[in-house]
Amino acid sequence: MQREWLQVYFIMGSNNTAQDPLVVLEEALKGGITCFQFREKGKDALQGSAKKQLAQQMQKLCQQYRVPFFINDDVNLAIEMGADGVHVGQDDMSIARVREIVPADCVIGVSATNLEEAVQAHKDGADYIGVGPIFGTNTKEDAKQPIGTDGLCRIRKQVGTLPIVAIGGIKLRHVISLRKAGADGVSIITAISQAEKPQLMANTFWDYNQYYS
Ligand code: TZP
Ligand code: MG
Repeated sequence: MQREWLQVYFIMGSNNTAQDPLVVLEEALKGGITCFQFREKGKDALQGSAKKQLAQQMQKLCQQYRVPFFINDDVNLAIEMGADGVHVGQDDMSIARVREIVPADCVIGVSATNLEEAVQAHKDGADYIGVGPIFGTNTKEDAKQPIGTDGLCRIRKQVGTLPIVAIGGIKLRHVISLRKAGADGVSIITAISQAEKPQLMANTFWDYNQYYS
């Protein structure tokens, strides 16, 4: 994988927006997101064929804009669809097992909520880690305590050059300090999915990252 994919890493499921998620995704793609993760979970989440249909429509859009398409949790769906990557949490399938069943070029991302989990994911061979929540978030019901920019800094010091994307409550104003603290990029749900102008918001996230790169 390319580290640059993590710069503006947009995540969304159908319940993260009051609009048509395909419209929001296309705006975000036009604005310059560098990666997209389909994360369909929580209240009113789509299931079965409805979930798969939305995933396929989103993947098609990402392909049009040449942006990598990742799937959260659902490793089997990721394999079936030929997703560019899969992202798993601490309670999901183990990295070793995921590695066994996905194609060799499928990126594996893992969530880490603290230093121990980050070091373990690095040892287990994750391609990148999603570190957080950095700040408070209302998006994830079972989110752990925010670790702040300091927590991110401590993790960066222990995992060498492993690609890191920061997540949780991230707004535009946080981008520079998170990049300085060692993140290769930022993962965002609400700040883009519920923006009045998702394209403009995505584009501004992109600009802030360029300033740093
Ligand atoms: N994992 C840790 S925090 C979080 C996830 C999926 C939610 C991030 O969403 P938001 O809206 O950008 O705070
Ligand atoms: Mg998960």
